[in-house]
Amino acid sequence: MHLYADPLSTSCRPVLMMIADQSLAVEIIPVNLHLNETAEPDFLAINPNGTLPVLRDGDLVLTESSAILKHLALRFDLAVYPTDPRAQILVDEMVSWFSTNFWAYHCILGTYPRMLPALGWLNPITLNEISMLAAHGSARYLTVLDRRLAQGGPFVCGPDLTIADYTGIAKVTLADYVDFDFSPYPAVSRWCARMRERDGWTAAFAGFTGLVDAARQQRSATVA
Ligand SMILES: N[C@@H](CCC(=O)N[C@@H](CS)C(=O)NCC(=O)O)C(=O)O
Repeated sequence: MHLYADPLSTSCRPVLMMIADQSLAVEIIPVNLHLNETAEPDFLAINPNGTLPVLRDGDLVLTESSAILKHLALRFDLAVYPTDPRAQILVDEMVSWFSTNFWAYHCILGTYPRMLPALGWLNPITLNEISMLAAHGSARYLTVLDRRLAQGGPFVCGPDLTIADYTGIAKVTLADYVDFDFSPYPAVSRWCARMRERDGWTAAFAGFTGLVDAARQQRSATVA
């Protein structure tokens, strides 16, 4: 089984973290997003979307991180994706929750415009307006997540770690790149700390943490 991935991709980190955390026998094939390797014909022949991650399991090719997480969990018989229908649909719900409205506000609008060089053409007024919209959405959904974790944690779907935690942690912590203030959300902060202590964190997040540190240094050098 092969996973095409780049740890600097927010869609790859959940899968990379689960593979490391659960010691899964999956071979990682590095694909470099910054070198635009996903746009090369050989890669497009595997995934016409030109996106990562991609999982190849025999003749099965999966190009969505949520489907990859579910497939791996079922294939390796992991408790992180329950087979009981009611428990499973509740996990599916939270994977979708992180991947739809939350992702749009917190990641696409809130972080990427200030992170991705490809969006450098946005002018300061547009950036400011996008930031205001993002802040509104992040606050709305982080408030819901915080209450959920405080009342029913310690993990997103209750007492046990699930694929919703792997999906969510990458999306929530993407905003570390812009030094997002998580202090109004103490249960979310505790959950992030809990996920950072897991074995799979370093394997999946070391590259991204390096990017965050570099961005902080650049900001403090600009201010000084
Ligand atoms: N919904 C997809 C999103 C995949 C995606 O957008 N991946 C990004 C990296 S986070 C990518 O490969 N972008 C390359 C490009 O758009 O050219 C998933 O969750 O797997």
